[in-house]
Amino acid sequence: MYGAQSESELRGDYRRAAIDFTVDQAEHVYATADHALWRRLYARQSDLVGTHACREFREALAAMRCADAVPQLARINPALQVASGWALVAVPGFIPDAAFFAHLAARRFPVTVWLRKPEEFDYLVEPDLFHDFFGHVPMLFHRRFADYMQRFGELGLQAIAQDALPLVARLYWYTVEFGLIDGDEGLRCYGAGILSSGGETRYALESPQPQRLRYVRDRVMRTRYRIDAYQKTYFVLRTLDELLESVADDLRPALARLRALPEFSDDVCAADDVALPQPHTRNAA
Ligand code: HBI
Ligand code: FE
Repeated sequence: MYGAQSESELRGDYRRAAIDFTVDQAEHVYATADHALWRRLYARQSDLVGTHACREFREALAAMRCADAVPQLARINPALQVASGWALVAVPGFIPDAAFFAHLAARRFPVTVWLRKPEEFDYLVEPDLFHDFFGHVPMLFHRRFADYMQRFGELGLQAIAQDALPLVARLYWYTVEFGLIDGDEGLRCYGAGILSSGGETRYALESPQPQRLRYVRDRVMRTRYRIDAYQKTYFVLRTLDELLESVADDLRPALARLRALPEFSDDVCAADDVALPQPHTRNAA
């Protein structure tokens, strides 16, 4: 999540990390204030989940039963293993792209071990435990989405080899982090960056300001994004399977072709784009 940070800005403690950047969450002591902040963050976001999150997210979150205190990854891992064959691993924070993608390709999701401070209740730059766990983990219980995440890891490693990482980072950004889906329940969120953010969860579905375009893989991979403001463009799936299908083939030819094409800024609507109608602005965020 978020753009790569320079080493100096990173806030986690990387000294005890293993070669694959994992740490032992049991060694991280959470203060009473951390548990209280977790409960506040969870309460705010779960109030929105019923009306703003897709069914797969809602059902998994309910089963995770993680409202009362900072969750232990080891407690969730057995159920996640059964549901989708994935495991959560603790990391000190942002890790290098290659390490991140290698974990995803091995069906391991890196979860940041520290929680934000109370003054960061509404926003922080680097993903923390709440963003990673509340935002990302529910969808990993959905096997087809989890398959997409593994394929994404393989794609990321390939993109690094092809010097095409920005294309794949955009795909991750506009799906895994800020994706919307327009299924049988109407427009809903599945992206972790949206669902872990108080303001953006409402904005993404209710505001007439952003445009919402039908998901087209190659269009997404050419579209720049900003890491420090609400999105100006969201891409909308019809089904979650659409994601997996869009990365099923060998993408090396597509990456080579797309690298040579001009990029789109995050606020343009191109000739081939299909934009969804704006939500009525009864209570625009
Ligand atoms: N590290 N811990 C962590 N979490 C991420 O989401 C993450 C990362 N490193 C790199 C990275 N994401 C990017 O490569 C992707 O967002 C594309
Ligand atoms: Fe993220």
